[in-house]
Amino acid sequence: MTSAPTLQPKFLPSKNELGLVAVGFSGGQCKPGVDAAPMALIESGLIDQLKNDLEFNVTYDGEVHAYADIMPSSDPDYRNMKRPKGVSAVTKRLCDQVYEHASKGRFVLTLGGDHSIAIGSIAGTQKAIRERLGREMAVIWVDAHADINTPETSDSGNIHGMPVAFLTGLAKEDKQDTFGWIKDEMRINTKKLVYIGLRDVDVGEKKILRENGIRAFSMHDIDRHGIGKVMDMALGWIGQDTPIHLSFDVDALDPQWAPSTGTPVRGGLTLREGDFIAECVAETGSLVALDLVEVNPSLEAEGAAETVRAGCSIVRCALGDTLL
Ligand SMILES: [Mn+2]
Repeated sequence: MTSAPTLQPKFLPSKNELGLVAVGFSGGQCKPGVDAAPMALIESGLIDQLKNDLEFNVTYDGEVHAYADIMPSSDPDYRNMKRPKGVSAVTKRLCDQVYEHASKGRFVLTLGGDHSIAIGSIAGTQKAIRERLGREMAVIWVDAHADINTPETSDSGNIHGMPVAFLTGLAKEDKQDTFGWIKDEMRINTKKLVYIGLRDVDVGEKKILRENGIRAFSMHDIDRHGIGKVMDMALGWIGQDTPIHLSFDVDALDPQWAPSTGTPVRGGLTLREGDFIAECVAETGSLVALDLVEVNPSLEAEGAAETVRAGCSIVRCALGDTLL
């Protein structure tokens, strides 16, 4: 059923070297349980599939990181953000972990965790790509939500709704212990950011997307053009000569296929559309890193296993698995 990818990656020295970081962190939002996702994904056989079916050499420290040692004892709200120091500390550490893999030329797979962790994974990948190749990378953000609120535009104060604002520099903070550690070489360009699957975007976020000319394909675009055309347009916008980081929030899928997630929104991608996005990105040969986030196995008794299975499938597809 599965087979090793044959494609030679454009921006990695080897097609077999993969670094895995398992992030058991839920502090970017309020529902417990999303920290259990990495173990659920691994227990369902994901690492074995990467090794045996897709022939990756997996570098993994064997640990689902909870980062208890770096959590601040006191973490009051700041600029409307909940747990600002904790999320900052975790994403800073994750940035170093991802950089460690990416700077050695490994593909980096980060298993979350809530979507706030993408602050660390993308910052770490971008820093390494700038050093190794001297260029900016593109980010494809597959999600029901835009996650581009600034602390000031956010209603909830949950940082998993803000990672793109910090990564693009639309939100900045000088305090070192509150994302002040994010430097220019870690930031991404709004012109190289592409959204797919949006359907629950806040008013303030719509304004940010418009004012910055950010390329976004909503469910409306997918309904109008079909997912095939949307992927052509999304990848055409990025171009063939740009490394890609894919950040996949499982809530992009319709709750019918992925019910066990913190902020489900009806009217989403089918299971196949989700896999298809990952397959198309894999076919470019430009993918250098992948996040899979927001699987929360504790929210649904029945739907948890299905959501985990959908998550594993997306990871395999992004790493080159094909139907035939
Ligand atoms: Mn998200």
